[in-house]
Amino acid sequence: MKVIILGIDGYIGFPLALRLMDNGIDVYGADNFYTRKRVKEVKSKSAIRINSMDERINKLNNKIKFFKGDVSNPKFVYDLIKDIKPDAIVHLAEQRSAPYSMISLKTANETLEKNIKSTMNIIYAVKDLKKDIHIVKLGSMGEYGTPNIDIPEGSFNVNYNNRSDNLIFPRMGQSWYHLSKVFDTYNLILANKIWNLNVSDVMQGVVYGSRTEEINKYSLPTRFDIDEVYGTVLNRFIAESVMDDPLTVYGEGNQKRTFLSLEDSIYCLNLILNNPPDHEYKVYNQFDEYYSLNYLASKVKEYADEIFNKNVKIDHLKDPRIESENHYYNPINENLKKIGYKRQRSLDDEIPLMLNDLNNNKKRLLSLRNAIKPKTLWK
Ligand code: USQ
Repeated sequence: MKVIILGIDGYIGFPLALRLMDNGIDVYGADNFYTRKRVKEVKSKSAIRINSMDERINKLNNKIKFFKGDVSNPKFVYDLIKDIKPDAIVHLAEQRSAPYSMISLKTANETLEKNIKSTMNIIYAVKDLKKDIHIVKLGSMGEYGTPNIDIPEGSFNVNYNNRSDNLIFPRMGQSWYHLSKVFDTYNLILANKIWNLNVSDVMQGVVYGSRTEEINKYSLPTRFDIDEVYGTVLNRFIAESVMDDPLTVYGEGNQKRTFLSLEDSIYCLNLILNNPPDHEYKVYNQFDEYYSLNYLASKVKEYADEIFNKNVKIDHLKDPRIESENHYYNPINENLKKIGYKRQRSLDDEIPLMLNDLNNNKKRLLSLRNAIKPKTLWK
């Protein structure tokens, strides 16, 4: 099998490339190093040192073929797909930060334009060049928002005025970033309807962790962001506890979100690649569990206090985002289980590992302290 990973330099892209390579798949990757550049702009960097793409590929004996380019450029995408004619494309090459999308009109437009364009470029190249390519697209559980009813996988049965239909479940993303993914969803549904493209749309929860089997095997780490723009909540709590800073819970902390470990994310993407849809548009709600932010903070405190003999403080900051701080939450994730998903790594497995990894990088971490405090406000 030949797979192109768009966004191969990222947190998920690189460990996915290692896994697929080890599974005997021909891996091709593209990236424009957008995340490295943007993280530098907020005066941060990966808390764990990562190698350059050249170093990574050298260490892997050139088993992965890399192409530098921007997926929002239609010619780049068309030429890449034309040259390689892959069996599958995993699209991870979108602007991935909700806070970044909320900084200004410029960053909102940049997020919407780049993200929507990149998915459209893939859709058109695939329909023109090789319609049976499996498009695996990274969406977000945040597309759904926090409705006061259960969240199904993509669509649900509705009865209204004595008639019924199976309709796309309402999407109520709470940032321009999440809404860019909502547009992608609609665009992929239409592409499937018109041209029967094979689409797996992956609604992924928040990913945490610093390791996978292959990161250990090759000693090639993936990036680990902890700044207020690109760092996600659990990875940030780990960093804060190692720096002896209070954990930054936004608002009351009763917000619930879905989570999965990096190892589980890679495992799920591999399962999805091995189960291509038959000219369908298929949705996977990709997560292991859902937790409240207060629960996560208490878990990090529990382990950091025990392992390093600390007394970690938990702060409740005024929420910089506009989001419900107390809400019902019950998302369903049956489709991955149907193709064989079982949890690989739990919160209790990963928190101690992350604490140790960041503690080994404490000096580097302390140099990033100014990037931690939330500055990006929704309004
Ligand atoms: N939060 C805190 N403290 C922090 C950082 C965040 O309490 O220091 C809170 C936020 O207010 C929010 C929750 O934690 O309620 C999650 O925030 P996050 O920054 O970890 O995640 P989010 O902005 O939702 O986005 C991340 C990824 C995105 C992915 C998404 C999956 O950046 O690419 O799509 O997680 S999901 O959350 O399911 O939409």
